[in-house]
Amino acid sequence: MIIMQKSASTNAPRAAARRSAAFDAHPAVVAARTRPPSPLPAPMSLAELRAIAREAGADDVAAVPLDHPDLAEETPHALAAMPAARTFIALVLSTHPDNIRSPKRSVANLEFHRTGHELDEVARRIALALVARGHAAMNPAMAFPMEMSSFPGRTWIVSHKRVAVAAQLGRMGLHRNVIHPRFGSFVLLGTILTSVEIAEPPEPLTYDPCLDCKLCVAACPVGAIEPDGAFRFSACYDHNYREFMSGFTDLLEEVAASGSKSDFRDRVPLHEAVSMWQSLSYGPSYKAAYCIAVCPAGSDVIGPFVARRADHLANVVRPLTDRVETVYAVAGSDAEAHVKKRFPHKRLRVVSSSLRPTHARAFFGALPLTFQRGPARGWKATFHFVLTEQAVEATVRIDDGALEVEVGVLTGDADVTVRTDGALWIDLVEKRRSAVLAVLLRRLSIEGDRALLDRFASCFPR
Ligand code: B12
Ligand code: SF4
Repeated sequence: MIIMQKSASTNAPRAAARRSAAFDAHPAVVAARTRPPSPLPAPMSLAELRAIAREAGADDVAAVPLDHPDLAEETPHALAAMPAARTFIALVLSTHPDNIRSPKRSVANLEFHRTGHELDEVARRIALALVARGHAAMNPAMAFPMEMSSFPGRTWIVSHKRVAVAAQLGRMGLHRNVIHPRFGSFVLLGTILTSVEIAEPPEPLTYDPCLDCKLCVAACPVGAIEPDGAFRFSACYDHNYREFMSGFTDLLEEVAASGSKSDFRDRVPLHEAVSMWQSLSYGPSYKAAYCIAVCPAGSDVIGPFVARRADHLANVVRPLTDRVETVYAVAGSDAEAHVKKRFPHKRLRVVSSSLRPTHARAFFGALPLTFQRGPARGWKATFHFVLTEQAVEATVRIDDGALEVEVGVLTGDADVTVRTDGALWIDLVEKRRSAVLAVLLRRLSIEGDRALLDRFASCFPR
């Protein structure tokens, strides 16, 4: 053994010299060394970037440096995707409003998919044009594919909305989509990460294109947009995204749980099964997007709304709100209450929550996304969680419809303190194990008013 090591170390310099000589003689290395060194790429003017983007097919473009203060949360994600990135280039492609507005939602879905694919192509063309000028550039997807290994956490590489707003291409509307001053809500957004610096800062957008008309609030079948601008993430995700990630896994679970063919048919109506087939074959179908469809903002769009508001309501808003359709909501959620109250003519279908944390830390991250204001109104309490093994401490405060989550600290006086191990807590939340048994086995301890824990659960229905 010792002899072999000695002989290997004696031969090592000779082997390295051979490898170096072979590298120097390699035809590609010889050719690269004979080419004159390329000059360091210079910063680009906004005018040149605009010309490249127009040529590639973009409807609007702007740029912001990676260290823009409003994008501090985005920068590490961008650098993880491309360490050489220095600039975000924000892109806009407009969609065709009449398609997005149609009560025939297959038409709207085709428009979203076609424009989305086109946007990815445009972004790639711009990235390649930048590379041809000596810069590094990459284009993350406008939507999918995403980094699904991070699901149910953040799966997207860059938040196009944040970049577009920082680049002054639009402002966040009441419906939490970016409204472009010209195309309004009828846009999809893209971002290119690049090493090139753009000489000029973005030109400021001097007004908010959102009219605060609240048509998006009125049109959303699950009440995902609150009049005060709060966005009920789970309402939108459970209904609009029924045929995306979680709805698909629900379908698989229904298959596994079905005792027979007829049992499966009872669980999953035929129209849902074929609709899922269509989503898998032709791209996932959104169930609504009515907030975008009814939005009258944007100088290209607003004319008819200003001239005859009643026509807009009759021709665009009412056909969507009157639509008889299946609406998906979790039992006990604000969305369920909303459908029953506002849209009794729609078919309510109760589903389980789409956001299922797999780790204690993710549980606390998901709380703001699944929080229901309705059951949280009229009472207040502070909860302390001490979850061992996955080592998470957290304080959760519910106060008359408002939620505050602090991860990593126990603050204030707790009305209830829960102690258990993280993996067991996830199993209890998912109802895979019995809380009574866990208490008896001393694996779960609850100090304080246990009834408050039931109230806590009602704010995050599953
Ligand atoms: C996550 C996501 C969603 C989520 C959350 C929507 C939202 N309001 O942010 C869901 C699944 C509900 C969704 C729905 C839709 N989306 Co979407 N979505 C995204 C995605 C991947 C990231 C959004 C983002 O930046 N979030 C972070 C911050 C900036 O957003 P926020 O509004 O402040 O945060 C809210 C939520 O995101 C959520 N949240 C915050 N942090 C986290 C972390 C995690 C892990 C999760 C799960 C959620 C979450 O909580 C906040 C308040 O509710 C982008 C694509 C991309 N790569 O950027 C498209 C994007 C935002 N979606 C888009 C569209 C078109 C839609 C739909 C219209 C789809 C449709 N055809 O029906 C609906 C509209 C719903 C609505 N009113 O917002 C467009 C918007 C274009 C525009 N004009 O702004 C984008 C930019 C795609 C694109 N390339 O154009 N979407
Ligand atoms: S529908 Fe009205 S309130 Fe909603 S985002 Fe558009 S302009 Fe703003």
